[in-house]
Amino acid sequence: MERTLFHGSTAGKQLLRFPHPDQRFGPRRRHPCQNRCVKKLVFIPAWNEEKSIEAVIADAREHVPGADIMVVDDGSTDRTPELARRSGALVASLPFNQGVGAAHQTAYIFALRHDYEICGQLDGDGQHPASEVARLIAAVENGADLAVGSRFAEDANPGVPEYRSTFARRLGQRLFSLLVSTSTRQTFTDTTSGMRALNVRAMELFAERYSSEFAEVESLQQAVRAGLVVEEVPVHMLAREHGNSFITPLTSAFYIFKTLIVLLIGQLRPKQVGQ
Ligand SMILES: Nc1nc2c(ncn2[C@@H]2O[C@H](COP(=O)(O)OP(=O)(O)OP(=O)(O)O)[C@@H](O)[C@H]2O)c(=O)[nH]1
Ligand SMILES: [Mg+2]
Repeated sequence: MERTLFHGSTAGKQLLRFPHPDQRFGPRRRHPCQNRCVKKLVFIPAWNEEKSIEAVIADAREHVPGADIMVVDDGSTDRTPELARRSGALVASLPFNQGVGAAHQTAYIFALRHDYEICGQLDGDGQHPASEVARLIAAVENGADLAVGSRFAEDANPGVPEYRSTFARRLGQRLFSLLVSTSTRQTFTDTTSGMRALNVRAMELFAERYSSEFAEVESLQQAVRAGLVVEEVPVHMLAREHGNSFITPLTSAFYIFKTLIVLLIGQLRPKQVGQ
């Protein structure tokens, strides 16, 4: 039985067909990376990141050798796609801005279509050192379906100044951690982290359904409820150097409220795989 299913972003909705989850999630596939080269994609969601995109691409190339690098340009109105192309990255340009979830989902769909086995992702604003993403990819090679970089996990930043954010965002982070950890019965300390690595099982899940707005938080709940192995890895992240944060105290508060509703609804959805 096959079905076409999408909700959330419009990325590739009309094009993909996936088998039913019961057929998809067969026995766990591990990566036999000892004896052959695993096909890897590192992708960078970017919306108007012309000041940092070239450095981010160079960093990814240096620290994840052998991986293809793709920038998902989320309807940028600056020179982001042009600079990314000039740096030798693959560039997928969305026709208009759709939110970071659509950019992620575009990359998952692309990766599946082109037989990538592992996908690493880092932000285009320079906050995510590619050396840390390489550690997440290693976690997936060692058996995790989804590895998430946590800037708040205990041993994340030995000798490095603690990652700082606004009060409202810290409050939101705490709340999301509490809710996601309770709903999944697994401890998560950084539910909004966009620094991740995934294998095919996780990409298939998210290619089918992925929220454009609540991408990071909801996807953790979704992955655990689908029976995937989700691992948090302590990482070091940097403060944004260029460009504007799109997040204000008011939008944070509204986002927290909306995310609570989304998590509650997620909790009511039937589990895809018995755990
Ligand atoms: N906010 C936002 N970011 C997008 C969008 N589309 C792609 N992105 C990219 O997604 C990544 C994460 O967005 P950020 O705004 O940096 O989110 P954040 O890291 O949680 O917030 P900051 O700490 O303020 O930087 C960046 O590389 C953006 O360029 C979008 O529609 N909105
Ligand atoms: Mg950022």
